[in-house]
Amino acid sequence: AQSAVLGFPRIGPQREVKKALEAFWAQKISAEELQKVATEQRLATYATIKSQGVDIIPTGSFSLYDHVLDTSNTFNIIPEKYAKSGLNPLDTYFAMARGHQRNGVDLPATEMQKWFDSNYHYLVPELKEDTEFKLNNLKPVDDFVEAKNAGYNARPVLLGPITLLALGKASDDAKDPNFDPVSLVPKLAPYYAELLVKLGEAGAEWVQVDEPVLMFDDAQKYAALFKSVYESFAQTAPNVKVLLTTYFGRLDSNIEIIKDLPIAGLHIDCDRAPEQIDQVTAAFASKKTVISLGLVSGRNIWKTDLSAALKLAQKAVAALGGDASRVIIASSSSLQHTPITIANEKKLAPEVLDWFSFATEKCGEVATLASALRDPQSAAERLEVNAKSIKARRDFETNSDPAVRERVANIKPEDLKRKSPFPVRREIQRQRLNLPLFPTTTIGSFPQTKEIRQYRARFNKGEITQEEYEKFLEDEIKMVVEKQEALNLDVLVHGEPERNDMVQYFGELLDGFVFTQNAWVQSFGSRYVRPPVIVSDVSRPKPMTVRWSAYAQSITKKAMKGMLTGPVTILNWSFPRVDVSREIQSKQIALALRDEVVDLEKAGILAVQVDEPAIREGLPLRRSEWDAYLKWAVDSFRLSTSGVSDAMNTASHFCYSDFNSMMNSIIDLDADMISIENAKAGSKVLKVFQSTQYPNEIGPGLFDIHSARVPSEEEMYQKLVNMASILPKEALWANPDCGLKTRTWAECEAQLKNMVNAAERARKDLA
Ligand code: THG
Ligand code: ZN
Repeated sequence: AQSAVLGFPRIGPQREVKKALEAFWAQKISAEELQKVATEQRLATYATIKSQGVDIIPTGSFSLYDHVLDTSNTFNIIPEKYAKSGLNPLDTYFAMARGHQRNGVDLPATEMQKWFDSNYHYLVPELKEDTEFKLNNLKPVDDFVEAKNAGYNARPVLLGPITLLALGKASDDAKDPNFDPVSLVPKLAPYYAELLVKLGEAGAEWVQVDEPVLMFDDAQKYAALFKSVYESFAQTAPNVKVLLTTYFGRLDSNIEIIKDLPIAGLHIDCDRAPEQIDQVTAAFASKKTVISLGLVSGRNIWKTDLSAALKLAQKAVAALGGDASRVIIASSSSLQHTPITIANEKKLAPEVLDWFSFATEKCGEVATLASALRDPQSAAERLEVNAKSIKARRDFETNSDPAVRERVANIKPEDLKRKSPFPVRREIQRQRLNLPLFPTTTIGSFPQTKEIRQYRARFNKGEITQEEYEKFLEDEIKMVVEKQEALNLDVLVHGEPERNDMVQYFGELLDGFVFTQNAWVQSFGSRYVRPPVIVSDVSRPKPMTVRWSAYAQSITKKAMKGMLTGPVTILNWSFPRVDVSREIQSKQIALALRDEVVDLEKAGILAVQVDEPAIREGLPLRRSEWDAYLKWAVDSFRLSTSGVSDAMNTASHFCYSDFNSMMNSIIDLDADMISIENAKAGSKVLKVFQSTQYPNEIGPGLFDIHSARVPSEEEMYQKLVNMASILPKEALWANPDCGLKTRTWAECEAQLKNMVNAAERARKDLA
């Protein structure tokens, strides 16, 4: 058995690539300097993977921004406005990634979407009937040759043609608005075949072709395409062995689509779906197909239980007639969703660090498993060390917090319900908050200025005292409150100057989480997050936000909205435990938040917003699992918001608004008010809320917070009037799409001024 990983983080151990990218965009370094850093990091990555004992090195999974965009670029899926912009290829690529405003060229970024059920965002390929494919560049070949010349046993990675187009969308200028990009697969496939030939000529024996679209229920509709595409590859590039790669789930009945394809290998995710090993080995036993077993998780940071994984591998080998050469031991997916190495963590207790395995250490696990499969003796020592770590972790797990577990076990149906139904609450709240038609509010954060970041950094370094830091934050909050009063907003916020990343912030204040110094995981482009790790039962040792919200309320007569991140989002944007279910972890967090909401009410706060931007991405890939997920996700939210009296206005917020598949659950949240992204959506999103008769209040965003652009009062007024023609006007709020932390004060004050004026005008005209 050989060992392989499917991809590796791109940032560099000291964030070299991120820094180089941002320096390049700021025009501080040249394209050549950027490429030099990228080359160094690619080669350093290959060296790291190999030094851990991995046999097969992935190439082409490195990206300056996003591998989906790379693939679009290679096959010339470049909308005309970018292709004809006159920019060089690198600038064109970054224009599609992040927009381009320079020297009279003004191009917006293309759309981003969440990559399957992860917190990684990819750039959505845009296609239309007459998209002309060609090999626009040979990045996959160049990357392979670079690694081969440096002496590595390289295996190129390509995102497969069916998944690439299934992730795409019809461009605005497609003739048929219902145009399905997948209909272009037959036109695209020959260019993939040509690329496979070129990779073969360059010396590639195997090519990893990712088709994670096979994890979806409806992949059956692509069955004929899979057959024709992969048969054409075998014909055109007979010397190149294709490893068809799936990850993030199970094949299930979709195995029928691929079991007779002329592929040399199949990779399956044995972390998310170990049970599929039997089905897959049975289906391929009588053939020569190599089965790549994704036994080491590409999605979490826990050490692999090597002895359990080895048993699965041995079972697979036995089912394949005892031929270990037909098995590859691999990571379940690309390791890009994990941080680079635990070696960069200096502050975690050694016994805690010993539970973890980041990308580099996962490479070592893959190599150990492969060598244990070849000769158990050769890995005996490493297996023994691993068994000790696994046992230490198990012992810790059983000693977790019994009080928290008991509280979760004793959740009663009435804990999930507000005291009265929404219409009753609504009357009480409207009177107490004294709100007009189209009340105005914001989503919580105000500009995170350089000054705020500097103070936080100085406080973290011990250069200023806690007192000085808190005084600074109070002054900042005072300024934010005064600005909102001057703008005449109705429901105010404190602005969140005390927070870095919201999930990190709450994780730091809750028991049961630990934090890293350098465990960066890519969110999009050069933007990374450091997800906290849930290591034990979660509880709230003391109030978390009450101090700031109470101070903010004390300096204004207007209603101050408390600001919390919801249980499902805290869970989804953390590395969860694997020894207890996501449901249990979500409910533990929910109970901690419930206590916080109750404490906010006790402190005189009249409204609270519990954000759930990640509720949609947490939706399982398979529909059969949706109901169970949505049940505990909704219950968790309700648990966190139902401990208060009818008078407390509980809001929620979603940054993404693709709710078609889960409107009933959005209704079931029973939030008094929700705010959603809407500024760029036309009437599409509103119509969904109209047709499902969304019963509570709603604030569809009036302006795009990602942009410095200031929409006029007239523009936002027209938006509000349009909103009021679709949804009951009494149910509408006026607010931006999302938080304002990435804006400057000048920008967001101008935007909010026009928004408030628009609401005042609509109030008069539509009263
Ligand atoms: N927090 C977390 N996940 C998220 C978001 C979030 N996923 C979705 C969305 N919001 C992603 N957006 C961003 C926006 C900005 C940054 C990261 C994700 C960002 N990161 C800093 C950087 O890369 O330099 C580092 C921030 C830090 O110091 O922690 O700017 O809000 N969890
Ligand atoms: Zn948002």
